[in-house]
Amino acid sequence: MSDFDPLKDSDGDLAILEAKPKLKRPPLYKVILLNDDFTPMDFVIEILIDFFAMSEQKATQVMLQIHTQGVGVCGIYSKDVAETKVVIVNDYSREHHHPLMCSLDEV
Ligand code: TYC
Repeated sequence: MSDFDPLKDSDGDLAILEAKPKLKRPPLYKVILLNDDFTPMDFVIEILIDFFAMSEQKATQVMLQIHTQGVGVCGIYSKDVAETKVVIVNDYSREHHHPLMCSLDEV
């Protein structure tokens, strides 16, 4: 019989290997707004204030960035929160008959 015991170290003491924690940070998602030619600027500003807690000044700056660059980030959230914001904003825009598109992008 071999006296090798995988549970004992060379001194015969219990050998315990600490398990590596397998935790990963959950992925984050950018909620983005896309530019279009029809949604009024004031409506986009209202969305950024009401759904993304921006000041009027910040919302105006982000709206103008989207207007000139085509796309802009409204905020960064966990998957659940980002998906919910996208649905709420798109539903709200459709209710007001605007084609504004809100979407998400993995960070
Ligand atoms: N381009 C629009 C306009 O000129 C304004 C606008 C800005 C629309 C941002 C969408 O995500 C958007 N009325």
